[in-house]
Amino acid sequence: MVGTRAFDTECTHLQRQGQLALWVPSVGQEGCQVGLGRAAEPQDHIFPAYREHLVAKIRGVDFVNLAAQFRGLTHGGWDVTDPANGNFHLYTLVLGAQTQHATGHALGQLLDAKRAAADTRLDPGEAGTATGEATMVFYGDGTTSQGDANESLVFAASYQTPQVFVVQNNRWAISVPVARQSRTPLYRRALGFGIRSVQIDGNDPLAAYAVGRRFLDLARTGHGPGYIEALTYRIGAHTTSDDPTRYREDGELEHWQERDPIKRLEAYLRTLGVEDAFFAEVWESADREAKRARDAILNLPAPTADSMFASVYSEPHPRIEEQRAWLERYESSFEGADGTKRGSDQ
Ligand SMILES: Cc1ncc(C[n+]2csc(CCOP(=O)(O)OP(=O)(O)O)c2C)c(N)n1
Ligand SMILES: [Mg+2]
Repeated sequence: MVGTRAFDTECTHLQRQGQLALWVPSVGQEGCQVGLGRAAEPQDHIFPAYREHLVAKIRGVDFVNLAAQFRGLTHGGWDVTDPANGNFHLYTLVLGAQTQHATGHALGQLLDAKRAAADTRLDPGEAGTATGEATMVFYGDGTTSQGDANESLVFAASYQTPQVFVVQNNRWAISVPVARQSRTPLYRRALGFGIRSVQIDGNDPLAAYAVGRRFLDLARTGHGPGYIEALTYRIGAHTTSDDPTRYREDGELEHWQERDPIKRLEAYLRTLGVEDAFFAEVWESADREAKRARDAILNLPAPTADSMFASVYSEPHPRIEEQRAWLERYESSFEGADGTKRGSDQ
């Protein structure tokens, strides 16, 4: 949690220095992210929104790869087909699209398990197929209003997919408060879809871990989908393009700063007898790691122009090859008579 906090702060500075196009801070939301991220097993798949830096880190995605996307160097930043990236799928900035990716993926997990058991029928409403792996999807309070997010709940309930929906209710969708999105607590909406659901204190990592484990276990053992509303607060701005002082209520920030999940966990650890030296070392190592990430981000290589063709299809495709050849001809048209190159890529 502290490591992510330090990295987040570094990235905000990098954006202010013109080194990142945008940054999306997760400050204040580390409690639910660490608990839920740790609750997942290696074989589970996680579909994030765009603020799940700590979950990414837990799954093995390097902070530097997270920042590469916000530096405009990649369309994603990590290879989702590489198991070293912890089955952590790409950040999704189109609100709610990841809920459909996740439900589709969970449906695939279910079908694979059924096929392995020589059962090829997929009956809506049927439960009981153990899959041994599950899917977890993260989204925000505002995203619960998207059609995609609601359609995903319908399909998850119908097919009893092995998945857990996680809504980080950080109280705001940019400048729109959650009270305007929903007249009822968000977790109660899931009950209307027939999905087991619970509201947790999202600034309590241990609660997030316990409930996350339980819901993922149920999903993996054929007991269908679950929904966790984690009550938390976005202490930072929505992004570096946002100024929350324009819409926050007086005293709101201070109220939540007192409930900062890092402060709360530290207070708890102190009651167990953990001493100053431990906390000092945690903050120092977090700073060292954030500085390492900062240097690495500044030294990230720019992509070559033809890398844009690399992942369009999984296999070679004639139209893509045609476009790649066109780009090569175009680029070489900038070569001068003396063999030197001119143009934007020098
Ligand atoms: C389909 C779509 N509509 C609108 C936007 C613009 N937009 C980006 S973030 C955001 C608010 C999202 O709020 P919430 O779901 O609560 O997530 P949070 O950012 O608070 O984590 C909006 C409206 C978008 N990215 N995609
Ligand atoms: Mg929100």
